[in-house]
Amino acid sequence: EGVGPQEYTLIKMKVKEPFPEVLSPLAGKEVFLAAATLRPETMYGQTNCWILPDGDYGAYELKNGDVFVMTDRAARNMAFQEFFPEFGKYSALLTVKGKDLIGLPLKAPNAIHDPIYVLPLTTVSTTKGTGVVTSVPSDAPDDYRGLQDLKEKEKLRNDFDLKEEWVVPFDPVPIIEIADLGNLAAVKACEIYKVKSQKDKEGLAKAKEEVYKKGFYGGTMIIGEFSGQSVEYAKNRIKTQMVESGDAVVYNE
Ligand code: A2H
Repeated sequence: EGVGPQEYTLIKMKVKEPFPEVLSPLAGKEVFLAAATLRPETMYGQTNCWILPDGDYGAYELKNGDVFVMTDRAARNMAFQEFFPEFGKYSALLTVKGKDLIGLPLKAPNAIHDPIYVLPLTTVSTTKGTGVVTSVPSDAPDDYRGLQDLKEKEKLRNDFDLKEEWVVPFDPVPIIEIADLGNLAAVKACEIYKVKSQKDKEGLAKAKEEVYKKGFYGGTMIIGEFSGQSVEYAKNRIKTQMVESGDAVVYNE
């Protein structure tokens, strides 16, 4: 954990209707899985959404009528950032386990793939961000390895009752070009360090270091309005656009 507040962009991943039984009390409302990211410029490459299967989540109605699905901890923080009608107050319309959300189809802003699905990842933390993570396997080694595990390991898919169609068709999308690593940097870095499982903490740490080190100054957008511009240039502009269009909100913790 860093020192001082961390700002995240919360990406509003819209739950498509009809809702499943567990969410049926929310029928007629605009319901979003709220995914915390530090990389709003990568949203073109979303292939799925991660939740912690054993995690506890709630659905919270904001003062603008949107319903956000996230951890209680995130809702409490948001209550002190003027998202709810009364400062410091919030309550859940309903609570669910992460497992209950698996397989929900989502419309994710800026994503090429539509719909994308909620899938399980055991390394999601419920004490960081919202406990909901959007997956960009082109540029995040954790996301790439999580998705590959589900593609390659039938037993894992069966353990969580996943349908192949939620997983198999979703290829990483080239969105950023990085010198030496190409346009699927996370895939390349996982190859270089022979990362074969989401449990390989050491390998993933090396892959992430490689991608971030080379990507920080050297990344160029190859998709969207800022194609041809540096990632550094595009990041805040895309964040601002997403907030202004209502596809994202800024959240601190
Ligand atoms: B980032 P930091 Cl393309 N549990 O978004 C596990 N991981 C979480 C999380 C949680 N509860 N909440 C957020 N995250 C992930 C995109 C991305 C991210 C890319 C590349 C790097 C990257 C797509 N996933 O993060 O510990 C989210 O993944 C590099 C650090 O607060 C979020 O941004 O620094 C990042 O970790 C926040 O991690």
